[in-house]
Amino acid sequence: MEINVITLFPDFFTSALHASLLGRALKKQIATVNLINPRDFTTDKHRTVDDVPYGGGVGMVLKPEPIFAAVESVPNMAPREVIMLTPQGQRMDQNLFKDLSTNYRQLILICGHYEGIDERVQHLVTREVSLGDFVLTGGEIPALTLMDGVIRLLPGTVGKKASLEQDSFEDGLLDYPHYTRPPVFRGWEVPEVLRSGNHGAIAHWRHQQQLEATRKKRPDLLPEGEIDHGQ
Ligand code: 4G0
Repeated sequence: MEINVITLFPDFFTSALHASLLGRALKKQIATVNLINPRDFTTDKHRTVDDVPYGGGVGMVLKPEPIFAAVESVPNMAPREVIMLTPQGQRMDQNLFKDLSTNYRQLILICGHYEGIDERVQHLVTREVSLGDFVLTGGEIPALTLMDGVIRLLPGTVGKKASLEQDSFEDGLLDYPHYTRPPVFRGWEVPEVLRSGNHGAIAHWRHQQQLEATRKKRPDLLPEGEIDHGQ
């Protein structure tokens, strides 16, 4: 998959993209990321990317020309999606990551800034996506979040396919508790069942723990039929 990020702050991405699992995936060419700065597509002496809003008001608005030029500098590789990160977008979730990772060859992520982007940029956009119901200084953190979520689903990024299947959310439930050695730490014991070697009992215990954690912390994730109001 090819991911192109349109951003006034390309440096923001460099260390995150080199670290950890993401860095390894890019090195293995599971995905390629191009950072594209609209400022490089300006034609005036001051390399202007923003201007005052028509109709007045505070703050600046990103001009359409540098963003169109940046997006149009990317050779089209269908199927592709042009995604703008804004607070008005569809909330990102695991289903979106799965859709993007399986159905597209190319993504273009447009990171907005300031008070907003000229509305005519919408003519480039096929989807608006949001990280959540809050406002940030720019779309860079939402874009990085989306890239992390999508790239880790591409074949070869995460070691075992099984490890993805075990993900929290893969079955719509929260994760079960994990333990490693030592068997007793500061008096807190690893649950006996996990050391029993009884794989059936372990699978049952983990599923019960998932249901219990989901009921307690995120009951909204449970389908109506599975809501157990407990005691
Ligand atoms: C475009 C995304 C970009 C418009 C971007 C702000 C939060 C998110 C930006 C605006 C962002 C998110 C209209 C405020 C940049 N903040 N929740 N800031 N407006 O995903």
